[in-house]
Amino acid sequence: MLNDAQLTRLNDQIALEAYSSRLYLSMAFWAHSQRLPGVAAFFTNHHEHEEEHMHRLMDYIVQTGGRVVVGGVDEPPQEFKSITEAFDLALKHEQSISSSINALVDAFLEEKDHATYNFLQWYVSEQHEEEALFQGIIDSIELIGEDGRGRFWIDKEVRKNIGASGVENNQ
Ligand code: OFO
Repeated sequence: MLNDAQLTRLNDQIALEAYSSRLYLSMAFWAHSQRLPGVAAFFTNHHEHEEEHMHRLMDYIVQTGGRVVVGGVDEPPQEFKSITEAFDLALKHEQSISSSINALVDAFLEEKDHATYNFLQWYVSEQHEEEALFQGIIDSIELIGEDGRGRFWIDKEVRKNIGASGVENNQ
């Protein structure tokens, strides 16, 4: 059973996952507005992943008999100067999520809540994969170059990363 402070921490993480979901949804519709269907499909898929991250936490809280808080979500940015800017922002965002997951893991380990510590290990691996995925895409964008026809090839390249784990891509 989770105490109130522990529940607050996990509910705060739910709020972050909800924001991640909206951020990638916003990026997807920005990409549609730029006629970049591959980038749009990638971010739509990533938005769905974030919903899954959020629900996984919700399910865990319910299993422990705790109360899930469904809060509001801040509006994410709507416009991006370039594909590079969107992916740079996505990577920075994932790095900040990794920090918050690490802080959660530290807290539950310190409290000797091994069940929650163990549950959170899935997020540790997931963050590692997501950072590698976004970094790999940023590297490809840099290699292709975003000018002229580059946007066409980048769009195709990004689509190939749908459902990929950054870890296998970077080996
Ligand atoms: Fe992008 O991993 Fe959840 O937030």
